[in-house]
Amino acid sequence: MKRLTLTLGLLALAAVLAACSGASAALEGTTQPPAGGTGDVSIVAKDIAFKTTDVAVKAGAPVTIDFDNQDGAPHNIAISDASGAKVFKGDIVSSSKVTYQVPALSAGTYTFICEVHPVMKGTITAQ
Ligand SMILES: [Cu+2]
Repeated sequence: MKRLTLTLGLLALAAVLAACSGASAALEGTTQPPAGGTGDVSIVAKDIAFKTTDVAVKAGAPVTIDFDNQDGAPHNIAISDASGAKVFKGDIVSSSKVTYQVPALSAGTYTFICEVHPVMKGTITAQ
């Protein structure tokens, strides 16, 4: 039983290490400029505002958003379509970077906000 516990502990450790290396790979991706038309974008939040407020993504394909919250205040990104229906809600984070996996958007204009501070707004155009 003790041996089993140790084995499970090692497996858990391995899983954590694997998760960490995956996270650092994602962070390295944020240093690259957004690739035009491929759908991957970076959005920075600082001083209770989005530093990027106009984002263009490719319609019909999942979008990866690298979100860099440089504030100690909690922020996230929630995306609504033109009718106001929420199509994506990202986890709320403070002083950290996360990568959001947004499901494919059909062509159109979307609004994104921080749900904690709804005055933080931007526009996403899927085309
Ligand atoms: Cu916020």
